[in-house]
Amino acid sequence: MVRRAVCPGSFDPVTNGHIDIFRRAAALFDEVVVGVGVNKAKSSSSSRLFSAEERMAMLREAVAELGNVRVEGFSGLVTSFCAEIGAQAIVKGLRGATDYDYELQMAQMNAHLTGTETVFLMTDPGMSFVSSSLVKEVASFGGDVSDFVPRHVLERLTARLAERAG
Ligand code: COD
Repeated sequence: MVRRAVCPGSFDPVTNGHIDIFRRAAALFDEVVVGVGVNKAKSSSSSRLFSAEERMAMLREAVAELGNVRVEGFSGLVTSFCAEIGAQAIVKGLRGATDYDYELQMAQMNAHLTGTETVFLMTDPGMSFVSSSLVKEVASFGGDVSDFVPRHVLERLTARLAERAG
């Protein structure tokens, strides 16, 4: 049986913290599907800096060297997406206590819904303070975020923020 996992998120944009989790998940599972949610509940899609297509394009470039990782969009429940593609597990990164509280609830709800297990990988210590939101905020005020996103993401982020500012 193929062991397949989903790494779900909004990835607006993908950071090196996310990529570290994809790489480590790829070493544990036969196949990893990065699932880009297009209907995130905790904020409206209008608050996103990048469209789903743009986020997926940046992700595809970021995982190009990982042979068993692919990127797909999904709408609806992550558990329905797992069932659709035959994934047995969800893989998430944990940065700290705040992530834990939120992720515990989601993991338990997802297990209740379909029995899908969630596997947590502890963040790389150098990435524990990195989030897409903070990267966007720091970059929007001219701060250097080059340690936290791949070069192609930095270029698109800089261009998008300049468009928005102009
Ligand atoms: N280091 C390690 N891991 C990290 C880092 C970092 N620096 N930053 C983020 N992560 C991990 C976290 O595990 C996070 O869960 C994941 O990467 C994705 O991060 P984001 O910020 O892009 O994604 P979120 O938190 O906005 O994504 C939320 C989901 C889309 C996963 C969630 O809303 C969802 O599952 N939605 C589908 C609808 C659904 O099923 N809802 C019911 C859930 S019970």
